[in-house]
Amino acid sequence: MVTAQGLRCGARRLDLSAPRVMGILNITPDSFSDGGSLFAGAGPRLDRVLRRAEAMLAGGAAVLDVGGESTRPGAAPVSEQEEIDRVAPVVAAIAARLDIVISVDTSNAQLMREAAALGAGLINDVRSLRREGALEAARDSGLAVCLMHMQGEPGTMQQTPFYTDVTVEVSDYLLARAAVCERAGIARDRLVIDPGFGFGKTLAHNLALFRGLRELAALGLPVLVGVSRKSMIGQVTGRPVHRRLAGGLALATLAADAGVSIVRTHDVAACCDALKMVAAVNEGATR
Ligand code: 9MG
Repeated sequence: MVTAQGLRCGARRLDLSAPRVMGILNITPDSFSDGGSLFAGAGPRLDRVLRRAEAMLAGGAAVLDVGGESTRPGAAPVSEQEEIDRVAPVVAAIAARLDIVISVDTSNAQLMREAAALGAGLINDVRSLRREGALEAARDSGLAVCLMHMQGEPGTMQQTPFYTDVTVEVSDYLLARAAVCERAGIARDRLVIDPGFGFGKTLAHNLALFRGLRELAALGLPVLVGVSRKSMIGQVTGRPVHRRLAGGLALATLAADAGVSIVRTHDVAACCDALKMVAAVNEGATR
């Protein structure tokens, strides 16, 4: 059972008694899904970022996920300092103005420390704290941590993904990373797990993993799912990246029904409506 007190995000608690929505803020020039509109020259366009963040909060987001490095295969790598220069001002600006949990999408230990000092509440690491110094930085931060599964590294992960049983292997990996975190001093009420849709997985792997979400949710840690505008939707529907909302909402609905706690999305208001409908139906079923 997911902890009744919710997720400990530094000084905040994120109530997970119903599925929550995490809005995506990409501070990169080359995002696959939003074309770099929040980025100019070498840094964030803070006016636009804040407008987008306010709209997401008004739309029902409980968390905003700020990222400064694209994980898309073929994306240009950025230095650790560049990533900090992109993300830190955004964390500071949002923390000063909005009452919301701020997540930082990073594997960079120094950014984890700086973001925690600036008011972030969650570390979303697609590498599950495997980079040097990340485990210690996350532990010291007191923030919540999202541990995501990825086979390989972003540049090459889609070349030859291979699994015997994708759900079992992903679950085993996430449980092993959670155990490493707990041994290092990151308590269970700070942990979220994420199967990492599209990260070193074929369409068949992604669909099998989706069918296994109920099993993953039964592991006892809150589960986060990110499928918004991803290629698995394009592969099934034939739609280009900006025409994948309906596919994304169908998956968000299925995920919530399977017991997922947080859905990561570009389309916050629509996703919140979908999740409210799931909650309304499921609440009725328990009365
Ligand atoms: C940064 N990022 C891109 N896709 C993601 C996903 O599916 N999950 C998480 N946690 N982060 C993601």
